[in-house]
Amino acid sequence: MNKLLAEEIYYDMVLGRQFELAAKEHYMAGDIAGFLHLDIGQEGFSVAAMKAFEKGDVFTTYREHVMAIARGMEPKAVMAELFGKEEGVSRGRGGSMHLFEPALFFYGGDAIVGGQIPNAVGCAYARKFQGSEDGVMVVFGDGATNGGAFFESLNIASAQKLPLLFVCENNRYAIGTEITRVAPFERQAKKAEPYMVTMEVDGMDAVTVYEAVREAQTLIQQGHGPIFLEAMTCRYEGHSMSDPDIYRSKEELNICKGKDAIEQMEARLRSKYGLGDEAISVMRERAEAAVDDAVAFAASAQEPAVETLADNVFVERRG
Ligand SMILES: Cc1ncc(C[n+]2csc(CCOP(=O)(O)OP(=O)(O)O)c2C)c(N)n1
Ligand SMILES: [Mg+2]
Repeated sequence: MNKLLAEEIYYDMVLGRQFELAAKEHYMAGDIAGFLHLDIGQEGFSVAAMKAFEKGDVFTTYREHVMAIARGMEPKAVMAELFGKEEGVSRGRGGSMHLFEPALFFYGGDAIVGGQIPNAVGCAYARKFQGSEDGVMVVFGDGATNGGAFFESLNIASAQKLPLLFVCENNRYAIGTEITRVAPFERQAKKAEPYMVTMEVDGMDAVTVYEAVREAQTLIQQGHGPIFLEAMTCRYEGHSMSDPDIYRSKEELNICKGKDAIEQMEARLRSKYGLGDEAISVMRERAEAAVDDAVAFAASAQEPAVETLADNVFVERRG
């Protein structure tokens, strides 16, 4: 990885963390309604995976603010979406779980656990049919691998040799349920082994994630067929803003925080690329300013007009 890319990944991780902290604050202040799932702790995976998957189509989960920004969405447009404003990426209609930008080939955000997986299979099928070589990436949590649609998707993707990268972001919890209470093993890649090549990476190390996703996408572009990548991560906050997070010990969380992806990347920027305190502070201040701008923009943006509320809503008329 060259210095420029390492700096870009570090900047986006810092931006992502600052963005999430601001979102948390404004949720508590009542500026953001509905659900809010924070990605704090998982930025190493979220940023590196998006940077590595060049071109191609991306489907993700409801915990997607940082992924959306790393993919190229403007922080202002993402924050405005959280605030439910017309200038939001989904015109304020989707909110936190539905950040959608076809121009970036980024299709959300799905509130249905694992719902994005069969959608990505359909997209990969279409891309294969069209002769596209970019590939499709679908990101989902460990909990999503317990659903039936997940296994059907593995089966179809491997039978049809689809250009699809399955990425399991394993943070070991589905809300308050530890993965080993509902699955026979901790590493979910095992479930995909009968169907396709699997890879496992440390999701707290952005460089490793970047290299693994690049390698997988390159293989897929060469006609390899589907690949399953598992990244072990850790979320520092509760599942969503309504989760008091009482099911994990402080010790467990502290072990995670000891592997913080942003700190690891900062140490690498210093030791490998020779960056000093000043260069690091400049990047941090730039990220803070971008988040302040995003909040100011979202706060002063317009609410959708009341008469447009039923736009794009399908109504089935009877009789
Ligand atoms: C089909 C379906 N079942 C249940 C839920 C409720 N629910 C929302 S998030 C979640 C946990 C999912 O955990 P995981 O896939 O590990 O993702 P993480 O939140 O850890 O990123 C559940 C059960 C839902 N949204 N959709
Ligand atoms: Mg999980």
